[in-house]
Amino acid sequence: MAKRNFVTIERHIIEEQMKHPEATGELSKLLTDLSIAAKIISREVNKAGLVNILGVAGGENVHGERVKKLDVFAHDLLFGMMDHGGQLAVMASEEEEGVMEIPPDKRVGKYVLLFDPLDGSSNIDANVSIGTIFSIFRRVTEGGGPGGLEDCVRPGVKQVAAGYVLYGSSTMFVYTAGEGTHGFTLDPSIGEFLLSHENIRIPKRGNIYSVNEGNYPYWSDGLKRYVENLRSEQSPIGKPYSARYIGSMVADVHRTLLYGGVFLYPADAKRPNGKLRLLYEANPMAFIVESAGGKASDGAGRILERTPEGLHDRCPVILGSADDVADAERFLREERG
Ligand code: P6P
Repeated sequence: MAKRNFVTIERHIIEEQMKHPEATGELSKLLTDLSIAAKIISREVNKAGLVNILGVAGGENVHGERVKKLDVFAHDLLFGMMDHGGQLAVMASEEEEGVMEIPPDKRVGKYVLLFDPLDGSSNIDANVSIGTIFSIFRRVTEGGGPGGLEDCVRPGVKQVAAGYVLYGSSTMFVYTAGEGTHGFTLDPSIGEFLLSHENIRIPKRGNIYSVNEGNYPYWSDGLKRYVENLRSEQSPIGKPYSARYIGSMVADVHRTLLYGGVFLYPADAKRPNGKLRLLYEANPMAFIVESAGGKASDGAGRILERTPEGLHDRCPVILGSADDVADAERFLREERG
């Protein structure tokens, strides 16, 4: 397909919607509102370096205004942008213990939004890329009232859309609604996300592995053997893979999506379910990676088929190029015997 110029995210979302005559436009409005929230968060994140001049987070700025921590700002902004559109029945956030009901004076819709408002925010002071991650379900509870926990605690295969925003050297919005994974780059001069990565396809095999090797002493023997193989001339490509680890999930997953290879935050002796959250980190990233032709495993099976128990469940994550993830599963399976 010839490269299309100046396709805004709004146009792309509508074009995708038009492929489904039964669509009401509510999901399109939801995704569009998320892209607006992303622009506002991007502006604040890009000012973060100036906070110390303008006023420290948690303190007051030169105008005497309270300066929120960026992750609290992103959380509050997302809720405030999304609570009145009429598309949502309930929301949930990494920053809130329980679900967040739609205010009684706002219209309730048929969708459910879960998000990690600013993942990797501990990296902000080092100017490392960070991100917002979101996951969208249809509600399962009946009636026009607010949704609840049962609408949120659902297996990833039930997602209708998922995406992330990467606040990096440029700001990118990447989403899937189940028909391909598409990336948009913010052009700050016009304030629009423009289609830059249409129908991303992750390479079947890569040459990069991404994991926090500081956890090596706690890894299972199978995982140690897997990573040692990648670091050897017996690796699947006949030479050692390159090691890349940013420590910010959205950045590490984005690189894996574009370049291939494997990203791991596996189970270990300290964390039997890994560190990353199932509902608003692992599931959306798994949907995105699978929609791009990759694979996303908890070490034993598809992340998307994992049955959650609670809103903040953790989940081991091994995702990326299909052949690389299959190799990791095989090493872990052989270990289990
Ligand atoms: P570690 C950031 O704190 C985060 O939640 C993810 O974005 C990232 O992948 C992971 O934790 C990094 O964790 O233990 O390697 O510092």
